[in-house]
Amino acid sequence: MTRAGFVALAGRPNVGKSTLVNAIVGRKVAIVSDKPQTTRRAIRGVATTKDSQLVLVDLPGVQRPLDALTERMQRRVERELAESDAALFVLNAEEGVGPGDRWIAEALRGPDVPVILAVNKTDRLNRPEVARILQEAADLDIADEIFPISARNGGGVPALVDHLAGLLPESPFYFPPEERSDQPLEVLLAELIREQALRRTFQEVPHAVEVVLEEYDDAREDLVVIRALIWAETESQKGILIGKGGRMIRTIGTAARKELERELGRRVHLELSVRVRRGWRADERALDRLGIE
Ligand SMILES: Nc1nc2c(ncn2[C@@H]2O[C@H](COP(=O)(O)OP(=O)(O)OP(=O)(O)O)[C@@H](O)[C@H]2O)c(=O)[nH]1
Ligand SMILES: [Mg+2]
Repeated sequence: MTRAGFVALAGRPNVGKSTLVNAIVGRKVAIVSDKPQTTRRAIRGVATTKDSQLVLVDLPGVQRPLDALTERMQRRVERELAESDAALFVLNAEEGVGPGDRWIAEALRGPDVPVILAVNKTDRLNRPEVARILQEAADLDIADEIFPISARNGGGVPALVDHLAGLLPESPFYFPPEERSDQPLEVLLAELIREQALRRTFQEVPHAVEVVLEEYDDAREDLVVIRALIWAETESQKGILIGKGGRMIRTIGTAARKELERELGRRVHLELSVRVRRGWRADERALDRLGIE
């Protein structure tokens, strides 16, 4: 009999949840950035071995809801946690345990699921510093097991994965073994473009950016034509995204095209344009259409 089940990731924004999901799945299913609140949708990353299937539910970082977008993200986190076989609570070793982490720990006492703690970014610390943060993590008194890891270089990740796989109930697989994510291709491609926009923008702009695929044409054998729209909330953000003489949008486009070509294994012709959608983050209908639920 095989084992299979769902492990939901909880943690403050920017602690490295998506990086960890990608590391375990073995390819990029979730985009990553140095800006908080990168992940907006719950994404399932699937890691299958001969006898087990670990489905990791990457979730938005837990935070105080500010608008309809972050409120939805928060509700989704609570729903997913309650429905999982285990919760993987990720801490940022570099920052230590803070009030936000304590708040999450309290929330995790609610649902009846085992909690595993991963202390991430240990590559940034020396041994005594790691020992100190592991003690702080233990003092939260929430987890059955604590693993020091580096999602970036893979340190400690295999031991964590073995432990998680051992927690899964006996069950047939939920996904075909070769599947790595539940995300529709158009969403993944739009996200890869958003990742490049996030890398190059600051302050409010990354939070205001959303990317929507308008055309995906693979009729030609040697070339995929993709047209995408970058949303911004104000004219000034639009100006930043386009840049002087269109320099910024060209830079984003070139970098995004390379990512799309890597993902699709084919040449890509990418056309990007920027449009102002005032207040989309507060617009429930827009969020529905974006599939953020
Ligand atoms: N040094 C170091 N950096 C890491 C590690 N894991 C993630 N990071 C960096 O931390 C930043 C945030 O990573 P993400 O994976 O996007 O974090 P997240 O928890 O998914 O963030 P949200 O989606 O906003 O909740 C990125 O710049 C990553 O490259 C790690 O093990 N070591
Ligand atoms: Mg994320």
